[in-house]
Amino acid sequence: MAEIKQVLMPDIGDSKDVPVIEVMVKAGDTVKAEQSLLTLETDKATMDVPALFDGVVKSVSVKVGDKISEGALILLMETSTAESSTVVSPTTTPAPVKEVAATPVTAPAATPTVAPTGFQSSPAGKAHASPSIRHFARELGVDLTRVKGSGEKGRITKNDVQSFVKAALAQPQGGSGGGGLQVSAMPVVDFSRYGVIETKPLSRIKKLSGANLHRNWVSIPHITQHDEADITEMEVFRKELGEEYSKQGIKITPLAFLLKAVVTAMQQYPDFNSSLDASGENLVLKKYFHIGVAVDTPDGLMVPVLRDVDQKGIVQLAKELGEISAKAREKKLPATAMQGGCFTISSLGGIGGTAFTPIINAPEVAILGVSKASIKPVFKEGEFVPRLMLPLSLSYDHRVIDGAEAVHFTSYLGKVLSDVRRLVL
Ligand code: CAO
Repeated sequence: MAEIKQVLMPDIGDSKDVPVIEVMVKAGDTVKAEQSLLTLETDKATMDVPALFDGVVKSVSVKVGDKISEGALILLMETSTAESSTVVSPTTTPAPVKEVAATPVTAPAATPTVAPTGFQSSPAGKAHASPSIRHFARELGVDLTRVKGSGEKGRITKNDVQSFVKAALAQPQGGSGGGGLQVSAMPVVDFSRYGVIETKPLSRIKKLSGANLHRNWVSIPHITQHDEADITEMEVFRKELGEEYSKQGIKITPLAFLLKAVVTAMQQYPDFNSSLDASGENLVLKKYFHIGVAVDTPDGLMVPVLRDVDQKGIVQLAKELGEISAKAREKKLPATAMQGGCFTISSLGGIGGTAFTPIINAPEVAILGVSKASIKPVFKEGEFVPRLMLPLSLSYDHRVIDGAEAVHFTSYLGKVLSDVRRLVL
């Protein structure tokens, strides 16, 4: 049979007029035994007052800011079974009403007064939060010292913890294995205080690639190895080829040679054609050679993938390169054209620069940045000679590749580029 019970403030020691700092239930709520009903704050600690039994809250008689003492009515609860309780106090409600001190569940129900130790209390320490909120935060793995409290005197409420978790989930997460980073929030600056501003939304591509770049940058231990390749002879050959094929509308840039040379180096150093598996304990070595090329489009960076580069010649690669970069700029690339890459080349050589730090395109383990070739004096056979030097910047995942292996790779690449006959070996 349903009955209405009064839940009263129990004896919590010598504390009188104890402030109510949080009320966790409202009329109509179904509560379970042990669930916290409200939080009190004494000079020394915050204490949760838990329910003794299952039931439905009919009305709540206290609010945040009230000061209550032993015996004060906290709320009325309807229970479906006759719970063991204390004094019954008749009310005008049709159901019989029992008076129950909100004692901790660990105490016998028939004992309405208990020592404060029976409450779920917590020292009023650094993070200002009630035990129920601490418990809630613990369940979610939230470090309360990082949560800003919006309650009275900076107290952390359930809402604050929920908002913290939502904000954390909205952040891009740490890469394979996740984990997240304990970083402080970016400062929010009102730039208009310092001068005229205009707000321009990021393009969809920038938003998508930005999240991936951020994840890769923070979750992969990057090292960038810089080197130079002597492409003097390669350039002579490229120009000859360029003249020959320009009539067919094929533009032969250094990138076509780089694609081929990178694959040759990957064949020599197979770890560069691998990915870490989901466990992070094995390398997946690939026997195919699909190479991504970063293409600058008006809407942001795209990385279409050239397939089976090992099986194609320079002219074919130059032709495909022209086609995919045109398609990328015209937004005509299907998503599949950007999948399955083993390694990426990011060439800024057509624009300028001497070196940069490309971000690895996970799950690949390395990326080659290419800057603008320039003529430099190189000491050869007892004299300085002018040579066309191509700057290379190889970023690699240090979990997979060691520094020595990276220098072997760039040295080998340099060797192949300085004598492109090696591409056919
Ligand atoms: N050194 C000197 N000159 C170079 C060069 C280099 N490393 N690379 C290209 N060039 C020359 C080309 O030969 C060409 O010269 P001509 O017009 O006289 O023949 C000129 O620069 C322009 O080349 P290109 O940029 O049209 O062609 P590409 O094959 O080098 O590059 C592509 C194609 C799609 C990669 C390029 O257009 C592009 O988008 N690059 C930007 C990539 C990027 O943004 N990366 C950054 C990623 S990190 O944010």
